[in-house]
Amino acid sequence: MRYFLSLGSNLGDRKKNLEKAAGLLSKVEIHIITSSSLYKTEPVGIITRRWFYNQALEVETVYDPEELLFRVKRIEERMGRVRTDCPRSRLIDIDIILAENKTVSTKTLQIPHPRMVKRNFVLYPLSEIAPEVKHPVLNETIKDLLERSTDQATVVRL
Ligand code: PH2
Ligand code: MG
Ligand code: MG
Repeated sequence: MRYFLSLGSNLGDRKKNLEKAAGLLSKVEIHIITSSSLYKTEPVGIITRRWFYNQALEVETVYDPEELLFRVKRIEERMGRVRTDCPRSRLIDIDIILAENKTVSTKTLQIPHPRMVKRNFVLYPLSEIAPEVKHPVLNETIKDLLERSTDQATVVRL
């Protein structure tokens, strides 16, 4: 099954953290098909001065969405991420954005990611690798969603 993931880091060596996460994904049979460039992005909804590095990945794996979530959480933990209730700076964050035309809505997982359309730091990297892919609920392409985005936050391609 094909998925699009969004990766983010704003602690330590951000580029290395993204590379390490990609390596760990490959190790557990989450195969990377396409990687976007890295983007330096203004923090959104989180109190920190340090900008994030964000990246989008297209991956192929046999895992269903719940299994994939379990795997990516394990990678986040292995990389030293501490979970808290309030959003804060993080070494690595791996979010599942899209799962083909599937929608998932459980207590622990929502696909498409509910905030993807409001976040330039997700839409810019994603539109680089998947401009014509359609949001399965809104039925609009990523390119169009980015054009219509009302997010004012700055995103710089590195
Ligand atoms: N992730 C968040 C909250 N805010 N801002 C940027 N720029 N990049 C992120 O990855 C990010 C964020 C929660 O996961
Ligand atoms: Mg996130
Ligand atoms: Mg997350």
